[in-house]
Amino acid sequence: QKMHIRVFILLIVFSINKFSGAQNTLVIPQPVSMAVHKGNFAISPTTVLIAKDPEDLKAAKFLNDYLTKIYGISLPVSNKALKGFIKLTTRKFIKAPGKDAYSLEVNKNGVLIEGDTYAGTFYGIQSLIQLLPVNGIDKGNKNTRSLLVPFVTMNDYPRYDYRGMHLDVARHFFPIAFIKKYIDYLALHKMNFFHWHLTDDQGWRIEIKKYPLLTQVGAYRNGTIIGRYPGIGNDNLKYGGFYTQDQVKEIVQYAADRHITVVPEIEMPGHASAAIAAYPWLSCFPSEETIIPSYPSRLSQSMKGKKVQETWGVFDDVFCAGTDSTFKFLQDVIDEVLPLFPSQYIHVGGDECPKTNWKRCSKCQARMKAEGLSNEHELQSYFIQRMEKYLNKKGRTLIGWDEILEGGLAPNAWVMSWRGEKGGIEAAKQNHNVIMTPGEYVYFDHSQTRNEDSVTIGGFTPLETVYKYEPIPSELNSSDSTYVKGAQANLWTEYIHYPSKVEYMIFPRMSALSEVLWSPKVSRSWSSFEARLPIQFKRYGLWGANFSQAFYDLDA
Ligand code: TNX
Repeated sequence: QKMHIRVFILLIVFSINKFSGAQNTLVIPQPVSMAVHKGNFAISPTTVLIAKDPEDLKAAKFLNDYLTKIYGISLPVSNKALKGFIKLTTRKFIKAPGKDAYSLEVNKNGVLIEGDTYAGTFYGIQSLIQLLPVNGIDKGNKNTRSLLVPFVTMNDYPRYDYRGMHLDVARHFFPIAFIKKYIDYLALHKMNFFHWHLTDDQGWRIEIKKYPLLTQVGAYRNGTIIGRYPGIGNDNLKYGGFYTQDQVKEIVQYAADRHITVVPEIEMPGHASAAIAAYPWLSCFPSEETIIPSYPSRLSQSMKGKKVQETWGVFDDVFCAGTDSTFKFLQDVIDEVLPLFPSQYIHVGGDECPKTNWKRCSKCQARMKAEGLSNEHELQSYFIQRMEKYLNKKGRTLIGWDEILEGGLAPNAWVMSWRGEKGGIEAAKQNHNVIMTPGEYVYFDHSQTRNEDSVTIGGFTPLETVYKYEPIPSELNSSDSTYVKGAQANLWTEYIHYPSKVEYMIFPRMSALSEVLWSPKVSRSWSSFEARLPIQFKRYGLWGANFSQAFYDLDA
């Protein structure tokens, strides 16, 4: 039944294409408006790429790099056009329909992209890329090679301001070259925030000059693979890696050139084992060994003392909330982090912090008494609020996972709602900005099929579920819903060891998410998306990216 519907839709799409003479009009994410006209413009090696403004020149370079890598042609960049051209201009629209709007016109003279902002112009380039052929690329003489682009008139702008992807580089480490590739994938999907999860129990991945042991000790663990139990699943190899501050700067610039903001996450007060392994005094109990509460009998010899964790889970040994030296340390870390990341938003984690150690720590109890706090949740809230004050003083905004609601929200904090939408709804009602990342819709570490070949974590979140996600919960009235700034997919990497598996987990779900975040709600249609998917799979192929075909298994 479903198969028939798909064939039918494909036939319609195919005949529309034939009728218009177009090569490819199947754009993801679906633009706000797009009219396809009869005819094609041929981009050839003599087509002139026209851009003047330095920012537009960066967008032109992105296009040229893409054309070179995928099609083997590179266009001359110039100021004046003789015959065909691709022209980029950014200028304030008289009446922009939305933030970062652009228009794209392809006709017999060439391609004209106009952005209301530099980002808008860059998004116009991404749409042009989507119109390029995915089939029958002439690999012959590069001087005769030409890429047919259908005549179109497009007017477009995003639905949400925050369109994000997260990557956990703590559970497994990914090299700089792949981080750049990941950022390119975001750019190609018109996404604009990269949430870089840099610290966790299993690794500290950012160089902090004042505390060299964070990376000398904290960036390495015993075992490539994170098992469920210590000593099981690891291979006794020293595993790890970290990014130097120079590399971080390089990544932040690379992202900025693609209109992507990098939001760093420095986890606190929980998920702190790697930092504690480096500096045991950050724990309430510096001389106690790392304890895995559920499986104490399975503690291997290698887990004695303070260790970078070899298993996944939630660990009791967290940053001590009772000593000022903890806060001094975290502020010193922030002092080195801020100059690297121009982002307005700094993520401090806040999730999954067991209160076990704070309950038996006399300094924590003394702090609670002195501050008039009645339970450990309020102590966590004190912790986050103290960090928020520090960040606000430096002109930045704190983001935390939804646990930061417990014990009282820090006054200016943004909330990332991951345990469903509840926390996000609550925060929006308290007039706090929210990024939706509910596990059941946008956790890309979940499996995409019930017959998954590889190990995954957390459940079953197929493509259609992602596509049907609506970031504005029905529980919010229209004024509270303005606090929902967008959504983000999270990719935790406990079971993701290699870049190819990252690609396998994000594709095609990220393409679905890009449409959730970009396209108007009214134009979102699963059957239309399904019909555009085979072309998207070909694009992944052109990019050399791995992807999951689980979507087809589900239908069979
Ligand atoms: C919960 S989501 C976590 C992560 C894990 C993830 C596994 C969140 C804020 N915390 O530390 O990697 O579950 O799915």
